Amino acid sequence: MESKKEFFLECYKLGIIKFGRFTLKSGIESPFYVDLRPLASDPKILKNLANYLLEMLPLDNFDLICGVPYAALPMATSMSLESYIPLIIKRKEAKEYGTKKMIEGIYQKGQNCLLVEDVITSGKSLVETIAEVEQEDLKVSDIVVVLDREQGGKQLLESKGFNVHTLFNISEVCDILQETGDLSDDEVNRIQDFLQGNHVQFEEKVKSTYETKLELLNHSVSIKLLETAISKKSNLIASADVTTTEELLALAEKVGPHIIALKTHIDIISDFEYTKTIVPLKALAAKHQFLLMEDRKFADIGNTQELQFTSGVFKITDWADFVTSQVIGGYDSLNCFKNVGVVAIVGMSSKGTLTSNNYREEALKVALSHPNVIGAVSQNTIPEEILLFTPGVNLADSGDGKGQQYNTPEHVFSKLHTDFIIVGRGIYQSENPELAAIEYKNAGWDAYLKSL
Ligand code: S5P
Repeated sequence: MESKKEFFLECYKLGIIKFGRFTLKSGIESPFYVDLRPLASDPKILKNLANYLLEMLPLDNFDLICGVPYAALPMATSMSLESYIPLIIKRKEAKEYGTKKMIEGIYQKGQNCLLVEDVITSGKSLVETIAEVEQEDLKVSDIVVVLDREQGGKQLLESKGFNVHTLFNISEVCDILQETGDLSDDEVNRIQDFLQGNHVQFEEKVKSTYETKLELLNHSVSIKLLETAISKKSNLIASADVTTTEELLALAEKVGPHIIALKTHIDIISDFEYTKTIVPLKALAAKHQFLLMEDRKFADIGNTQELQFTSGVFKITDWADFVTSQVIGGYDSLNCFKNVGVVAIVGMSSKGTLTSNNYREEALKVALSHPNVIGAVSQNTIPEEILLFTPGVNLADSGDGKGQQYNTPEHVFSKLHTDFIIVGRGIYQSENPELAAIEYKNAGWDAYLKSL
């Protein structure tokens, strides 16, 4: 192979680095702009690049290769072809339907995966990719990067214990181009000045503890939920989707000690009678220290919701600590829930739900601004000012054949930064609901601790 310098100049001819004034995604003005995607369009260069990258690496250490999407995907593919190390593919977003897998390809737990990145700046996308690869129980020890912009990303990853191998860095690139006359001394100085002052740091999003949230939030129901979570070491809400009073009370008695709230669909109880159903249920809630969450999912104008909340046979207002409500009726439709907390339905877990990005954004605006709202049900992260409740959690299944889509507690805590998990059939349909509740409680608590 030719020298590394000659190789760089060949790459440079493809237009991978431009000098001038460029506004970056972060809003910073940069004197250079790097885009390595053209390299993939020259097969000879791509193949050579793969070999240069492979040469730097302790290849025996790796079972798999994975590129950070998208620019590094062809690089990782060529490296795999040249080295016979199997390739896996990381998705940018989880599949909407089916398995929600983030990684495609064949791999086994515990395998060591080499990560390939085209350009490293702050290291943000690598940190995120590493977390996602590790989520699949794969190990990452080494990262190989084509070009280091020398803005702090390499140091950040090294401080986290990763070996970062870089083929080129911007200083040596400038040297080469100054030597060939492609860059003037002035331009080189300008770039050096820029690099001195532009170590970019990104905020790694961290999840707040229940204790921190307790200081942050002030609705009485939020406080009660958080205090219960802390004292029971539980973030589990059991969904009691059973259809008789007897089953409901039996389940509440069994799972009560392990949950922070029992979620009801009170209108599915076929023998509902306030005195026979609610009175003993409230007694159990007091005995085992859990709250009652009525999952009514109100979805009407304010006046009708008020009647549904206060009247009829269920008289939800008399016994529920908090209720779920759609926000489709708008801000004012939530005014009637004065004596309870409201959990706004922002995003649903079912396949084909109409809660699109756009809808969720608007729904969140209502939820965040309304004083009765304590939280949201969603399958996405939400701001810290309200609590996140996540249904669609199951340790055994990935769906129910009726559109429900499940995640594990681990996933919803690490990825969505949820506060509370809601588990229905995973508990009440289990042979031993009490043991299942303990299992979900422990899995939820471990996942919470791990996500901090
Ligand atoms: O998006 C949602 C919102 C809710 S509240 N997806 C849901 O599954 N739920 C509720 O959570 C649903 O109505 C049911 O009561 C529970 C999930 O039950 P599972 O048996 O699928 O765990």
